[in-house]
Amino acid sequence: MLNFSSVLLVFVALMGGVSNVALAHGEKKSSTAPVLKEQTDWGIAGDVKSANRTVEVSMGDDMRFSPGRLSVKQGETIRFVVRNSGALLHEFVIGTPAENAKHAELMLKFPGMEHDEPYMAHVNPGQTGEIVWTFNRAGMFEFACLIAGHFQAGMVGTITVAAN
Ligand SMILES: [Cu+2]
Repeated sequence: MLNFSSVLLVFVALMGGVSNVALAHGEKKSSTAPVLKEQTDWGIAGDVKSANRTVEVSMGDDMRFSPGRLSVKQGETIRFVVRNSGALLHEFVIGTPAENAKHAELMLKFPGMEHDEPYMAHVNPGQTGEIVWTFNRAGMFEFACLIAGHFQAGMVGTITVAAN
């Protein structure tokens, strides 16, 4: 199966260097494994029971998120309820600006690529998706739709995590 991790590995190998980061990526869960709580630069998967609040985000075929920016305190666990009000598939992917840009480029090259991680929700038209995420690192992060062409059309929002 062609998933993000294997495509990333192949991609990095083709580019002439398999970094430790890519190897770590390739060792990740299979699709049947429970959610892996792996620390990322932008936080870690959270438990719904310990969510401090729920944030509703809508996304549409205008390639915009609403709201387009969020402020969070370091240590907060947010339950995101993401509604797709459009007629196209959209997704909500949390990451650093660099990570999302890299991932979006891969999605352009491999538009049918399957990808699924605890920091992303793929939402069909008219549906809602959920993510529970703990922002345990301060900084400027993004939520983005990485479907080919959407990120490039500006389907990106910002998350500011204020240090404690
Ligand atoms: Cu989209």
